[in-house]
Amino acid sequence: MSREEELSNIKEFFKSNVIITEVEEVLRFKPDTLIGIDQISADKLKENNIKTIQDLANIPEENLPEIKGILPSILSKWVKIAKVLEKAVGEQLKAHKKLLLIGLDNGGKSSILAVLQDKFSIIKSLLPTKGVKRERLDFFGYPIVSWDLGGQVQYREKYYFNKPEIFFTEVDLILYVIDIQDPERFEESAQYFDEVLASLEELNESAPILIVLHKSDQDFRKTLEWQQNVREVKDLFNPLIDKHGGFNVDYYDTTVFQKETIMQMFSIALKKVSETSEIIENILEDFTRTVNGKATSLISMDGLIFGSFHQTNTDEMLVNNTAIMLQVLINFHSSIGLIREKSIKLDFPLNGFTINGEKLFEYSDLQIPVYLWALTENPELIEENLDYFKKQLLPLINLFL
Ligand SMILES: Nc1nc2c(ncn2[C@@H]2O[C@H](COP(=O)(O)OP(=O)(O)OP(=O)(O)O)[C@@H](O)[C@H]2O)c(=O)[nH]1
Ligand SMILES: [Mg+2]
Repeated sequence: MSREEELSNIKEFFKSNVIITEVEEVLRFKPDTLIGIDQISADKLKENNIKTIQDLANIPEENLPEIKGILPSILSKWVKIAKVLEKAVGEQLKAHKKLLLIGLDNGGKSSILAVLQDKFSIIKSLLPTKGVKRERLDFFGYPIVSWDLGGQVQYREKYYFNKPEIFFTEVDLILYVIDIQDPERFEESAQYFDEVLASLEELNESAPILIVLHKSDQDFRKTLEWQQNVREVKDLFNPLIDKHGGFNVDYYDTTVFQKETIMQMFSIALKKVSETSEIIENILEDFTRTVNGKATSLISMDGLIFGSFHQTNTDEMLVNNTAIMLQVLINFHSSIGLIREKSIKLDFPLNGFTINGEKLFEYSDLQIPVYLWALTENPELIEENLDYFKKQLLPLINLFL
């Protein structure tokens, strides 16, 4: 569904001068943006602490408050409309995956989202997030709604745990962000993590969680202190993961100074959420064997690793890192006007192998090219088998999320 189509479903509820750009923002609008509610009535609602459409929708129909100057039958109608709207918005948002970013203030959550959108220049001027910032992202061409939960103590204590069902339900993926350079706050962060897991448990939510060891800047990552901090975090967090049980949790280190760490972190995270990633990896395994290869990866030009198959971890690292570097080079070539080559080959004659990238297709409305990278001693086998695998992979890519 296009954004226009989505909006057209709900904009009929609103006065014609109301401008809606995001479906998800409408519940925060004042009640008198709705057709049929005038400003005087809205003021009366406000006196009763009903400030938004969401507030209206929260009123139980069987227990309407008495509001002077508004007939109960009228109020009841407004509440019903607000509830219908709430449901419509909910259904539209469900078509998107919900990504939660949680962690203490100053951890780097908003910065991670900025890097993901190539908005490097705003990182310097980011202010602490006030409450929750919801944003719709084209995440490697897939629709995602990110919920960036500001980590300042007033929000942590008063906001999220009072209404956990708003924040912690129907979540598809959770990034729990820790500032790995700030050991003094590891305990506080662990406490928060404990509360988050408890809330999720209570709500029967079991989204995969990635604990992001953020600010693992290149120079710091090489130090003993970094290793020590990582150990400390794991010593604090692993017992909590055990205590709550049933959660799928992993760690990954990132830094805003190397975009690829963030892209790879998201690749890992999205693979956990994907319904087709396992099948993609099975097909890649089949392909690798057919072409007598050592490792194969399917990677989009913007860095999403859909899947990979490899015989050793070194083979995997070799193919993924080479592919990602070469893709940077290819993107540069495109930016100066060269035509994108369908096939790229890097020979290692002394080592007796070749790394070969083949453009398979473009996916999503953004037309992002996807390359199949293989590390093999017999590159000539690739071409004759490519079409067969391409046909199998394309529908899976479209359904990846
Ligand atoms: N050294 C280093 N600093 C970073 C990195 N990422 C973010 N920062 C800095 O950390 C500070 C906090 O970043 P934010 O993204 O605003 O943190 P946040 O988690 O969104 O904070 P709240 O919104 O208060 O919850 C900023 O000064 C960033 O410049 C990183 O990878 N390395
Ligand atoms: Mg923030």
